[in-house]
Amino acid sequence: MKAEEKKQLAKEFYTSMYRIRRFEEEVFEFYKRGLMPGLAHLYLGEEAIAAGACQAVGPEDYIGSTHRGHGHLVARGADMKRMMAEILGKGTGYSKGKGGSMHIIAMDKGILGANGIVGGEIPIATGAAYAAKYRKTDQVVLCFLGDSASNQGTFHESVNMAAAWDLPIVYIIENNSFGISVDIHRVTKEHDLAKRAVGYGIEGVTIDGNDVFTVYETVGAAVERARRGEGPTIVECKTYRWQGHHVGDPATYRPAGELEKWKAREPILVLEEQGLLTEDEIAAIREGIEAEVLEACKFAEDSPYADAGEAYTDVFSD
Ligand SMILES: Cc1ncc(C[n+]2csc(CCOP(=O)(O)OP(=O)(O)O)c2C)c(N)n1
Repeated sequence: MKAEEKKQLAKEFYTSMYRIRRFEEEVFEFYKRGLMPGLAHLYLGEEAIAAGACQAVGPEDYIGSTHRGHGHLVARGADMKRMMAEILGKGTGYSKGKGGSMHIIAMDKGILGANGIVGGEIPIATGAAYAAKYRKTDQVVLCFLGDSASNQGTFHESVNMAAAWDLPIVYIIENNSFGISVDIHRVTKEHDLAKRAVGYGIEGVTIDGNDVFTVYETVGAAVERARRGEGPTIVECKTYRWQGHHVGDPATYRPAGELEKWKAREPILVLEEQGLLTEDEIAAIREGIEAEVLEACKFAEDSPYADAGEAYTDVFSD
């Protein structure tokens, strides 16, 4: 990659990761102020995965997201005002305030939906990949999932099918070490989850999920393979979540020193240390994002709650 291109990408990555970071910090603040109905699962510490992976696809491609989905949406350029409004249960939110954090859908950005059902997005995303192949649209799907979700039956069934039919999809496992309070190592014998790919006859790779360039390049190669009709790939990104499972979880189960160890090589710092951006450039990016995020917060706080008469609109079940 040429130096100029690398620098431009570094700017994009920094912007994307810092935007996610600041958005999530403000979500946490709303929770602490008692303004958020329900809970949210923060993406703090995992920013490089969404930022790097979403940069590797085009606007026409699809994203399957999880209960920890804010980062995927922000990286994809979703409207932070409508996201924050949704999280606060406001009528101006993406799902008119009816869904909250775990049910933000932004079809205009190819986001097929966040998902409150662990592993629920995997068959949905695989179905979208099947549709793309069937219609010959040349689209690729990125399917994000957690390490624990990779132990769900939906993962096995979907990956097996995608492999057999060479579907254009990349399964991105965000291995943040925990499923709620349970260390993944207690419930999974093989710690490199991408090795499962061998059993499906596809490619699998385990990478440093805190290095945004590594994520971008690895996912990019998998996307190209998928677009060439060569089928799915499993990309496992090793990372660590900074907060508890959700905003109300103090994470007392965390081994002493573990968080500090991971924070010493957190995604934004890892990018800063590559020296591609000057201090002034970083400061300018941060300043712009600060304004955007605070504007989103103000919009959400000032917005009205959904009208009670809306309760039965957009309801699809009988
Ligand atoms: C089918 C299903 N089972 C259990 C739950 C409860 N639950 C919510 S999040 C979670 C852990 C998910 O862990 P992981 O997939 O690793 O994602 P992470 O939260 O670490 O990002 C569980 C068990 C659920 N929402 N859906």
